[in-house]
Amino acid sequence: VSTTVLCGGVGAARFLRGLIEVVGQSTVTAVVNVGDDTVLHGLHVSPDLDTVTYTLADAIDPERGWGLAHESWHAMEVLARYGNPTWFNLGDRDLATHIVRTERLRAGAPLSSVTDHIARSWGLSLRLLPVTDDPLRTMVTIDDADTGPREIEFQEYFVGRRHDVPVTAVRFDGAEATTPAPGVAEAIGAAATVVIAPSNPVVSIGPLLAVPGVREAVTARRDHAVAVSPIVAGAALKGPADRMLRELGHEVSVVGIARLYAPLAATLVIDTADAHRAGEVEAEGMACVVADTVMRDVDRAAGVAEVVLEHG
Ligand code: FO1
Repeated sequence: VSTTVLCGGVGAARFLRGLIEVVGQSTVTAVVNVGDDTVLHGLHVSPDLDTVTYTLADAIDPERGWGLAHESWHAMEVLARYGNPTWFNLGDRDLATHIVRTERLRAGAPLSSVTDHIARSWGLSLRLLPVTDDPLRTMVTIDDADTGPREIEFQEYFVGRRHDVPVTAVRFDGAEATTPAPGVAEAIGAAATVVIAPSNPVVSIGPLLAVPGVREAVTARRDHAVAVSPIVAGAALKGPADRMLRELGHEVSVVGIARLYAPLAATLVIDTADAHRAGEVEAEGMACVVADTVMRDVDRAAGVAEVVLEHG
């Protein structure tokens, strides 16, 4: 039986790592956000694709949750000497990924085939797909204390500003002109189970659904779609999902998540910490499954994956 997972960064990567413990890689497709992508030093960086690749290859730096383990930063030292921006840290080993991605894109290869080459080079056999091969950039409008409202690229918000500035709007630049990457629509249409991973609903899952055809493809599979709440006891386990949801007017709880996901998935998996709100989740039209969803290690992630597969 096949599983297709809609993914963002760290939370999705951890879930996938557990999923492949349970079902292996050959029946799994990951459809990954590219709205976080950025160009730095002339290199195309795809953070969510790389976080998934490195995590599944057991090559991720466990403390940072992004980039490679056993990293060094010598290139950054020399780039700083040349006056290049150093607010976004690119390790010496990680740079090889961006060099190869950039040279292949420049030679005309689509992002999906470049991603496939990189994943296979790390020994992965699951299908790892960017949601689209076309340009798509998440833009965030922040309420800057000095300059007032202004729109910036996602990484400038997330890393540059350490996401500690209020967000008033999020936009997926270029989305209307994109098409799903080859295999994306089929992977959603044919999967026994479609999973919305525990990623940021606004800036990780949002860009996926903004690609024309993707939201419709997921909705068509609603009865076999399962979402895992990225909010536990009113907070995100990592990143700004809770703040962004609040700033954009959503309830920051499993009920708020159910309101967002009810049209897309028949089932929401929530953490035991939120068990007392299961009835309210069901009142939003989703079946509610209570489980231990904090993926502290691969075994716990495998446990979450088993719960998801039971309800797909
Ligand atoms: N996140 C940071 O907070 N600081 C960084 O310097 C940083 C560098 C970086 C380099 C490569 C990469 O693949 C990810 C990186 N991230 C960094 C994470 C990145 O901001 C992702 O977009 C987030 O993990 C959200 O998906």
